[in-house]
Amino acid sequence: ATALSTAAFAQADLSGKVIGFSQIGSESGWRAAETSVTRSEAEARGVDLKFADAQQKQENQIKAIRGFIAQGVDAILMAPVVATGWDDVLAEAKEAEIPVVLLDRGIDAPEDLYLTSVASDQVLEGRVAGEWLVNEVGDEDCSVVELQGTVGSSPAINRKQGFEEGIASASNIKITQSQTGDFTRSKGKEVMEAFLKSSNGGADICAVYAHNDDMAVGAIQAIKDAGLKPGTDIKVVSIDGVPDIFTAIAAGEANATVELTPNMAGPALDALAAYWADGTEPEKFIITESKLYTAENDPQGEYDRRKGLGY
Ligand code: GYE
Repeated sequence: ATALSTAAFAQADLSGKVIGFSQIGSESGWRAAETSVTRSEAEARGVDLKFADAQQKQENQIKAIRGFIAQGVDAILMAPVVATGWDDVLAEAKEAEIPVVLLDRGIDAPEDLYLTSVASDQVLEGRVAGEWLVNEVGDEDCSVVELQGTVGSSPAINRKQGFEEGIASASNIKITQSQTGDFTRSKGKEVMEAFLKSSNGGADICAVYAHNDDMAVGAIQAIKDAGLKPGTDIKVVSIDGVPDIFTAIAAGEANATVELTPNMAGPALDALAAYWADGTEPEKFIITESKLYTAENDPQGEYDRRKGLGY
């Protein structure tokens, strides 16, 4: 089985269960894939899924969760936009005895406020990207520009830390500029344009590290617009493994990505099913895989495989 495929065994029947899903928004291709996979994983188990899109705003998520509590849902799935500020609303869910499962991002809150968290090891993702670059450049000097994710979100904090750890052993590699591109393609492009301007038209930049593929795709466009070759003049490494980055890798315009499965809901619903069946307490952190892909891993085939799965 691959990280993207759904479980091959019979899924628990959760018909009759009503589950609220507080989604962040639709900032990236990965996020859109997660939304559609969550809907189909819920449907496959007979769950009545109530979907709320927060348009990137924590206040909207808090409102949605309070709404779910008022409706008396059986459980809540939430992808927390930022890491802090959840204690009160999660305490309200706990008081109402509604289990909450975190999807894809972590929070700084007491662990008894949620049942489990299904996410990748985001520090590891950054480290894998950094170690790839260390291998790639050897002992050449390399100035890296970094496109960070949403300010205050766990993937932005952890992917920054992990990458810094990954390059720590290489004194020839330095991060020279680092700014948020909010996980979006358009901001990634905009911020990359500014980086290029302040780096001798891009001549001083050796690589761009983007906290997600969408920002990398935006940066690739900015590099092309500046008359440089992405993937060659400026190396591109990012995280997610969305179809578009495989197209870019196949074209030689991106170099590496670290895959993040969009199927967080499958393990989350399985954990809830076991919990409801006999009170089984899931592991507090259910960690998904982080696999590196480069041009050597059949990027066209990876693109086709994702498209075939409805990504
Ligand atoms: O990598 C990015 C998205 O929360 C880990 O959020 C997730 C990140 C994902 O917008 O593309």
